[in-house]
Amino acid sequence: MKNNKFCEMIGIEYPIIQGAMAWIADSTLAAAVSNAGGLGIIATGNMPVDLVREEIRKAKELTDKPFGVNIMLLSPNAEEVARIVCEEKIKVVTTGAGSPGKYMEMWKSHNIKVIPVVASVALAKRMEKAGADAIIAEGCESGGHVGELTTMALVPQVVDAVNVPVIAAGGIGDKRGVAAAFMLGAVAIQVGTRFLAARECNIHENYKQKVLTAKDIDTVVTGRSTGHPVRVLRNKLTRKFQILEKGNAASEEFDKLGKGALTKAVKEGDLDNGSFMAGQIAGLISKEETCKEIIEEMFDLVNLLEKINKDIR
Ligand code: TUI
Repeated sequence: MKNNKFCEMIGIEYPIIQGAMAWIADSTLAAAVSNAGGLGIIATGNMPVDLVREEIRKAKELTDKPFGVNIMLLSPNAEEVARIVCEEKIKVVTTGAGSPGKYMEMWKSHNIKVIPVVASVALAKRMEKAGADAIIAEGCESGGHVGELTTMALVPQVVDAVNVPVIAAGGIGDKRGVAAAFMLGAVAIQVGTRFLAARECNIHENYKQKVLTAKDIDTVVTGRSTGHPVRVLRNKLTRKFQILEKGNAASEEFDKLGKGALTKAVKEGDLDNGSFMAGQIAGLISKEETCKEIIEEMFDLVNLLEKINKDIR
């Protein structure tokens, strides 16, 4: 997209980042998004470091377009992955679930564009001061680890608080969401949940079907009381979590129940015991498509913008 600050900064065609979904966003999905003109992201989550390097190298084979790597800061491997992205000459790093302050200097000295995900104005300001090139403002409509504010409330407040470009995330699932994000002052969007239904997304068929058949109210946030709030699709596991939370159970009990639950969902399609992370917009997503089809639909904005223009005159 000509004249788009974010596209220019990264060297991509469409101002869209694919959300970093742990155990899901692998080299196949990231390369498919990048080949379609967006910015694909390899999510490193809690991945072992050898696998991280392998996935990065696979993505380099699959695309010659820019792609990025996400570092989940709660991971015990975060420090090592932070060094690997430098060694592998990755161009863009996004971060989640914490403050990447201590790595900023190293990344900047390797000419990496650093784009932290934030859920508050305070962290956005801190990240700008520390040298972030852009900020992803993620509302609590998102799947996975979430903050408190909605996208609608968070994005314009972050836009007003920083001078770097702001990317909106959370609850964006089609071109209407894209238009709304731009109206809030974002220059780009990050999309996770819709890419769960991408043909190139290698999740278990049960996971994909759970997203495709989800209704508007089918996600819940578990773990608010333990300090690890995570939005997932309801199932037997979320009901067990809710019972533990009501009973103020010890954090070890949560850990026991949650251990391996994401891989149970992604790899085994275990409908009862898996943690099926997805955003509130899952209810809108009803068909499997290629990444190229998804991105082209989301930026087919001309008719929509004309209609908005007419409606407000
Ligand atoms: O990171 C995410 N979403 C995620 S990470 C993830 S893996 C995981 N699995 C199990 C339990 C926990 C995580 C699944 N989904 N989104 C980005 C995001 N970051 N949203 C909110 C934040 C955030 C929250 C607090 C960023 C910083 C922060 O505090 C930083 C500080 O030190 O002030």
